[in-house]
Parts: sequence; structure tokens; C-alpha cells
Amino acid sequence: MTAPDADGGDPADAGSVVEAVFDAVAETAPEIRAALPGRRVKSGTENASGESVMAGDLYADELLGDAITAVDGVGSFVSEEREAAVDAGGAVGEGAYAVAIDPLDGSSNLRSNNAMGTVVGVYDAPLPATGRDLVAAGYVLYGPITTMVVADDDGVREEVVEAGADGSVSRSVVEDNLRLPDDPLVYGFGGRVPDWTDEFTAYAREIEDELKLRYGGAMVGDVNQVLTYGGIFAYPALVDAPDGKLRLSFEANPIAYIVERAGGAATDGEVDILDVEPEGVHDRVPLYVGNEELVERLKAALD
Ligand code: AHM
Ligand code: MG
Repeated sequence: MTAPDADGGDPADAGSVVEAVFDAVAETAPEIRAALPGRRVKSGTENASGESVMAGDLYADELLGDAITAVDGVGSFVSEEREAAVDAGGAVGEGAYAVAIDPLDGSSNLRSNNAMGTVVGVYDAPLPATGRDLVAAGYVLYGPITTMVVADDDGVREEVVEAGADGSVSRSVVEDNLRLPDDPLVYGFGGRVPDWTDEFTAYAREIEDELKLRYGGAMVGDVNQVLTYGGIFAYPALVDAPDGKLRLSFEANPIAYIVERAGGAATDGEVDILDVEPEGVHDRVPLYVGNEELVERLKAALD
């Protein structure tokens, strides 16, 4: 895929823009991580989804916004924490790409010092778009180790990201063809059990007998366990919130893209997440993602 770059200069292919975006994300990750200890409090503002924003969310959003809009070939930057897209120069779909981020996924884990992440989707169409318009997606996991998982047409790789004493950032690939294990081991389901639908509750009861519960309250951390051990993660449709909690553009689409490239599947309960047609950039969607066999059973259970 070739296209003129955002400034109308030399053609930039999707691969080089994607590489530059994830270079920028990796460069920013240690800085975000280092800034978290002093930013475990509420910022006093609400985001476009009406949720309370933590100081860490705002800081991560600012750093990533600066780093990603500076990448040649990025025409638009869209964040879970911002009402509107930021124009980064260049027409998306005509040579430039739209980058969507959830700057600090699972930021309610700041107070309790548990895992969090940054989620990134690179789309070749203006948002809102479907997940079929993704050319790459990835996430950073701020766990005991900082890792970055990146998926594109070629597959999924996992890197360790480390900051040196002089501030330089080094990256080492630990897995260059990440695949979901065939024998699933873990599951993690969000939302309060009394708020689940009867159909989902019945499915969960079956899964509880087969797999081990691993739920940490940050989608990136919970999905990373599914990628590592095999299994299923869900933030389901709730009785009073039929669209669940997670956002299609910033969370569900990138995660679905990554898991599908790793050999798994993702659905909203009826259709593939990547086929869900959005109405707005901040739309929510139920997300069920993991080993294909478990996702197929889920779809049958909800039918
Ligand atoms: P956030 O992006 O505002 O942090 O919200 C998304 C997070 C997901 O990481 C996680 O799966 C879910 O919210 C957990 O929600 P809850 O705390 O309601 O279990
Ligand atoms: Mg999130």
C-alpha cells in the first residue's frame, strides 16, 4: 500500500507509518510509566464517555498526542479522552492514517497499583470506521515489565520496552509470531454478576468449570493473559447497559484485530467485532474475545 505522506512529499507506505507510530508509542511508554506515581488522583474532569478522568489519563493522553501527531503520515489523532479528533495534517484515506488511542486503559487500577495499558489502532479511514479499516493495532502493558504487542498483516509480535539510565529506550523482541495456545486455560469477565444477562450467566457457569479465573480490571492486562495462556475475556452486554462498557474504536477494535491475527476470534455476541458499524467515535460495544472455539460457544449461548 503506498500513499503520499501527510505533507504531500515522498510516498509513505502503511508499513513505514505503522512502524513510526509504534516507535513513537514505545519511546513514550517509559515516560508515561515514570510519571504514574504522582498521578494516582482524579483530575476533576470527565471524558467524552462521562467517566471521571485520572491525572495519569490526562498526562498519558498529552504525551501520546504530541508524539503521534508528530509522525509523518498520521493525519488524525483520536483519543478516548478527547471529544474530537485532532487534525495532524494530511487527508486520512488519501495518504494519511488515523490513529486512535486509549491512553491509559484500566486507569482505575492506579489507586490499587495494578496493571494498566495503552491501546493503539491505526486506521486507513477517517473515524468512525469499522475495524476492517485497521492496518495495525497494538498495546503497551505496564505490568511488572513494560511490554508492547504489535499486530499487522504479517502477524503479532511482543517486545520488552526498557528505559536506560540516560533516558534512551531499548526494545527487544521476545516473540515474533505470537499465537493463542490451542488449549485454553484462563477466563476473565467484567461487570457485576447480577447485571449479566441470563444467557451470559449460563455460559459463564460452564466456563467456570473448565478454566481458571484471571481478572485484573484492565482489559489490556486481562487480554494479555488470554494471549499468553489461551482462554476468553469478555466485557459483556449488561441488562442495563446493552452495549457494555468498552469503546469500539479505542478498545474493542484494536484488541479484536490483535487477537484475530494471533489466531483467535472476537464478537459483539452476534457479529465479528471488526464488522460492527459505528455511529460515533465514542460508541460502546460488548466484547467477547479469545480462542475461537470458546467465542463460537458464546455466540451459540447468546443466540
Ligand atoms: P478505562 O479505559 O476508562 O480504564 O475503562 C476500561 C476498563 C477496561 O480496562 C476494563 O476491562 C474495564 O474498564 C473494567 O471495568 P470495571 O472496573 O467496571 O470492571
Ligand atoms: Mg480503556
